[in-house]
Formats: sequence, structure tokens, C-alpha cells
Amino acid sequence: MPGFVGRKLVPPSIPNDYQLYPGVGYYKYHSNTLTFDEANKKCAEEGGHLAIINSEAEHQVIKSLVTKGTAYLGFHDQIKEGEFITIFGEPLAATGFTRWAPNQPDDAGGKEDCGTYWAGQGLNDIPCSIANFFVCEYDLAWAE
Ligand SMILES: [Ca+2]
Ligand SMILES: [Ca+2]
Repeated sequence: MPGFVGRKLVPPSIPNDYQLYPGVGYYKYHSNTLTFDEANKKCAEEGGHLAIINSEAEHQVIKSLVTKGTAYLGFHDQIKEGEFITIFGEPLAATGFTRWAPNQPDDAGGKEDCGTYWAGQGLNDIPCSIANFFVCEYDLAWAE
């Protein structure tokens, strides 16, 4: 996550094990599994954030990285049920990508509040306590 020094925004340096997708961003797929909060923290520790899809090009990157099961992305509806927002508090609808998997989000069992990308399907909400794969992103804008 970016930090502030005085009034100037100082982006973190690019994590060396993130892969560059030119014109899109830097990404790392984690095949070890963590809960949503743990994954969110892990990405931040690396200097990135849980990935947020903002374009079809970025969707294609995420799709290529998530080839099995689901992987956490940076959105959730933990504050108000049914109102999905990014980890930065922006409405999911404003990200530019809201293609849910068929019949999702379903808030199954009344306890699915964290966002994932479901391989070959699209976005899906799952329980935040599930240890799951996740994708971290380093914003291209931070590298400039
Ligand atoms: Ca929910
Ligand atoms: Ca679901």
C-alpha cells in the first residue's frame, strides 16, 4: 500500500517476484491458501494489494492466473450485505468489471461476503473465513 511522507504519496517499490503484464500491471498468484483478511494483509506486506479487475485486459490476466477453484480478489460486502465494494471502499460497479459467475453472488448460507474469481466462471462471493488461493496486484501507476 502507498505510504505518506509529509504530504507526498510515496508508492512502495515493485515486489521482485510479481510478474509484469505490460500495460496492465504486476501480479502474483498465491497457491498457498489464506483467509480473506490474511490474504489482504499478505499482499500489503509484499507492497501490493489484493487484485482488483478494472478492464477486460486485466480480466484476461486474472483468468490466466486463476486456473482452478477460486482465488480472492480485493472486494467484499462485509459492511453492508449485497453492497460490494473494493478494499479501497469504491463500489464494485465503478471498477469496470462486474461479470459474476452464473447465479452469483448468492450469499450462500447467508455468510458469503468476500470476493473471488472463480476459474472459468467469473466473480463469486465466498465465506471470508475460508483459506483460499489469492492474487496480489501492484498497480502499474505506482511504478511510474
Ligand atoms: Ca454477502
Ligand atoms: Ca457465492
